[in-house]
This record gives sequence, C-alpha cells and structure tokens, in this order.
Amino acid sequence: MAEYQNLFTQVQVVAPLHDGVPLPRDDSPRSGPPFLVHLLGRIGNAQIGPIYLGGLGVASLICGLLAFWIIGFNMLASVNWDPIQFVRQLFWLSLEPPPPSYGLSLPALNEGGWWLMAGFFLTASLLLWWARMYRRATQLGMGTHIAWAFASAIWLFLVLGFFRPVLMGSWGEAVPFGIFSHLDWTAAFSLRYGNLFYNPFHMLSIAFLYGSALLFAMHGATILAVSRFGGEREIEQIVDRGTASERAALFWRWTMGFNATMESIHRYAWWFAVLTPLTGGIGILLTGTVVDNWYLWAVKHHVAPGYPLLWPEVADPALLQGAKP
Ligand code: 07D
Repeated sequence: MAEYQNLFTQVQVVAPLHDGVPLPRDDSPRSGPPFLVHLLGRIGNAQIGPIYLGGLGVASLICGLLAFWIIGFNMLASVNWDPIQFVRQLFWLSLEPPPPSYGLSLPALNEGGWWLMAGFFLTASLLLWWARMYRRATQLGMGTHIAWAFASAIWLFLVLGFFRPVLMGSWGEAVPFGIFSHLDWTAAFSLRYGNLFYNPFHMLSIAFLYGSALLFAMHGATILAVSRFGGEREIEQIVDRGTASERAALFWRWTMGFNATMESIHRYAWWFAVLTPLTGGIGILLTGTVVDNWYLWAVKHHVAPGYPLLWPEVADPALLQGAKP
C-alpha cells in the first residue's frame, strides 16, 4: 500500500489526463489534447491543457499582441532597426506619450500617435481578458471574485493612463511604455507633486500591499505547517476536532489570542489585495487634479510638521514647483 503522501514527499501525484467538467452548450470547444510536464508538476499540476480560447480570449490576445508589437517595433525603430542595439539598450528604450501641446487631440504618429494606439490596444486587451475571466467563472458555476480583483488592478491602470490624463486635459500626463522610462516617470511624478509619501492614499495602498504580503506569508506558512495533518485539504479539515485546521486555529489563538477561520482568511487576503490598487487609484486621481503638493497638504492638515526655520539654507518644498504662492 502506498505511503501517506503530502506536499513534502518527493512523489509526484499524477492523475489520468482529463478534460475537466463538461461545458455549457453555447461554449467553444477546449483546444488541444492535454499532456503531462513533470517539471511543472513539481510546482503545480503536471497536466497542461486543454486550454479554453473562445472569442474573447482570441480577441484579447490579438489586441495584446498588437500593443506589444507597436511598442516593440517603435523601440526597434528608435535604435535604427539594429537588433544588437535593441537588445543592449532594451531597458532604456521607450514609447513616449505625446508632448503636452497636443492636449487630448490626436497626435502625429511619431509624436505620441503610436503611444496612443498601443494604449488603446493594451486597454482593449485587458478589458477583453477581464470579460473572459468573468465569463469562464460563471460558466464553471464559480463566483466572480477573481474578475473583480482583476478589475481593481485595471482601475489603477486606467487611472494612470486614461482617467487622470483626461481630467488633466493632456495625454502627455500618462505613463510611457518602457522599463526605465516608467520608473523615471514614477519618481518624477512623486517629486512634481511634493513627495507621494505624504499622499494618504499612497500610505493606505502601501499598508494594504505590505499587509497582503504579511497575510500571504502567515497563511502560506500556517497551511504548510499543518500539511503533515493534511492541512492543504482545508475543506475536509474544517469540522473535525484535533485536525490540521483546529491546530492551525489554536496556534494563532495561543500566539495572538485570535484566529481567522478557513473562510475568513481568504476574505482578508482578497480584500487586502483588492484595496491596494483601489486606494492607489484614488490617490493618483487626486494628484494634480485636487492636490498640487502633497507635502504642503500634509502640513496644512497637521499630518507633517512644517520645516523649522533653524537652517534657512534648507530648500523649503513650499517654494518649489507646484506650490501655491
Ligand atoms: C501598476 C496597475 C495594474 C496593472 C495592470 C497590468 C500589462 C503589461 C505589457 C504590452 C501594481 C497592465 C499591464 C498587462 C503589458 C506589454 C509588454 C498595479 C498596477 C492591470 N511606493 N508610487 C504605489 C510603494 C514611492 C509612486 C503602489 C512603496 C516614492 C507612483 C504601491 C514605496 C515614489 C505610484 C506603492 C514607494 C513613488 C505609486 C502601487 C517605498 C517615487 C502609483 C500598487 C517603500 C518612486 C501607485 C498611489 C500596485 C499608486 C504607487 C508602494 C515609494 C511613486 C502601494 C512600498 C515615494 C507615481 N506605490 N512611490 O498594486 O497607486 O501596483 O500610488 O518606498 O501610481 Mg509608490
């Protein structure tokens, strides 16, 4: 008889290849016969496929590839179509949004027009992928929690690249497509608006981001720690005394006085993850539209002290760009 297996043992659990549950009648067929990959089986399920493509998936992939190609070929053109320089300088290459003089009008192709087109296709791709996730979940009889969490990330993406530029009246406000250029944009944005650390929504977003990491570590560690009692099979373990889940709960009640439940821990995780980009998007939307300098905002609202007048040579942010006279 096989020895009891859990996730610490070296034996890979391989089930017979299967297509999964039958799909509703109007759905597309799933593509490709499934196959096994041993190495992937070490980090997850060894069975790959069948994949469900469907109309939304294909449309999303086409839009995503168009965006990818527009960005990539513009970068290649910027190094004179030299593939060696393309690779060497890849992290420095960028497709920039139009200059502010264009406002929200249609820019010439090589002055931000390609950027606008790439942004359009990237947005279309994300929204189509969102619809695909929503539809696949309902077709499987699942809740739509994954799609709504994804919507929260798309919200921040749209604030950065669409809603805020529209409110500011210029595409030039949006983020460039490039590795280092988007990092530079982020730093410049923070400096231009008086240090984003003083933006309370940036604070909240960081709290949820770090909180997500902490919860993830606590939950992952708890389940691993009780896997010798079958803890990864959560649902079977919830009701029984002396089981993995009772030990996990006891551990936290002993160490913190309080324990989450097998259900509530996943709700905390979902909310912390969702609130990260949700609060972040609010913070970005307010920047430049409602608040022009977050440091001065913080001083005014007694969040931060003003600069002491002890060292007159210290540059007062109130006198820098973005400050009201
Ligand atoms: C970015 C949006 C959704 C993404 C989607 C994916 C593709 C790729 C590819 C075609 C993640 C779409 C894209 C599919 C397609 C191809 C090739 C989600 C995103 C849908 N900060 N900061 C945050 C910290 C500072 C700044 C959030 C920490 C400085 C700006 C987060 C620190 C400055 C913005 C956070 C720190 C600064 C942020 C992001 C520490 C200057 C934002 C949350 C310790 C560097 C964003 C309110 C997230 C935001 C943001 C953390 C420092 C600037 C909490 C820990 C002071 C401008 N910062 N930050 O989930 O929401 O992003 O701000 O120093 O816009 Mg910050």
